[in-house]
Amino acid sequence: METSRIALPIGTALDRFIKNNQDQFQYTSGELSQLLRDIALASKVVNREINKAGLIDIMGAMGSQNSGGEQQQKLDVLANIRFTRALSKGGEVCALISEETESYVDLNNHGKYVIAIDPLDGSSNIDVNVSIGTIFSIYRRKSPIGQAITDRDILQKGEEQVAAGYILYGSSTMLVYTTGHGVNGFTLEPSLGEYVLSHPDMKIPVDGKIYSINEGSSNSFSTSVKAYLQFCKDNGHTARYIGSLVADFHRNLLKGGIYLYPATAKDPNGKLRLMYECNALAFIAEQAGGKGTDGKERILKIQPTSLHQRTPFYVGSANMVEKAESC
Ligand code: AHM
Ligand code: MG
Repeated sequence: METSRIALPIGTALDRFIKNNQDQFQYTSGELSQLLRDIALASKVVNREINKAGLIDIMGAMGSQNSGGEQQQKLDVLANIRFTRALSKGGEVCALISEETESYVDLNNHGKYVIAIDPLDGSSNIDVNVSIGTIFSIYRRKSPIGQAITDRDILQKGEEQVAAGYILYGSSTMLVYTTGHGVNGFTLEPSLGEYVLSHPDMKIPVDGKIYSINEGSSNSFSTSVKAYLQFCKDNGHTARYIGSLVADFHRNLLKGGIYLYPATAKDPNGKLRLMYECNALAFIAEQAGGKGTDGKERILKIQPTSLHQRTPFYVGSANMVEKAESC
């Protein structure tokens, strides 16, 4: 049961914020709160490694491939290790789905939660000092605690997320997350090593002028995507594309805009992964008043059938996503 929520001021430390939110629910065990703390802690370690890239030998390719057959970067692998370690220690997580591993990692049969994570998204930007991110989704397991994990625990729809968030390693490092009661953003204060509330109750503008898409693939876009892009150009929109999903999404969340990754000849189902890239961002977008779809239906309604499933992705300001869909 939820009691009335007290708004905390800017500058509140993440730990206090999490504790305050937990106190507003009766019968909570605090495990979700602990998970969020574990993610925050791992992200600080990853942030430290990222900031050292260029000084020590952690840039460049690892020489191995991830679940999608893409080149793994050293920092991809390192971030995966950091998050897996942090999430396996507390015992709250029964299974971990990661972009970096082919099948899910079975952690603890007594854990209540399933996590899907892209430990370091935007790999192609690592070597060139451009913003990258971490994306995570948290689900409650469905099978009884203590039993073996089943597909029902793993392949849950996005609408079943109990929390989701991202960390943006940018000009400052930010953690943005939701537990289904709005979206809050925290900035890492580097000298204190603490995340502090900097963006309370984030709302995405209903309309915007920014469209973010890799137009290099436009020859193979559908006529409807081409029509929407023409609409953007005819209506004085502006193009911004970093090629780093978290960074593009975050900018559009603050300023109003749409991010599009449609089907292309190379990726007929789109490039992005439903379970650890799109679901979390669609949940955050909706919680902030925006939308996330695959062009036809809500991302959060899609029933996953495999761990690394891809989907076309349109996310951002409600009016812009609706306009793109109507094309
Ligand atoms: P990654 O998981 O291998 O890093 O790929 C995901 C990234 C997103 O961050 C970004 O939005 C997209 O791929 C860019 O793809 P493209 O280079 O085709 O525009
Ligand atoms: Mg990724």
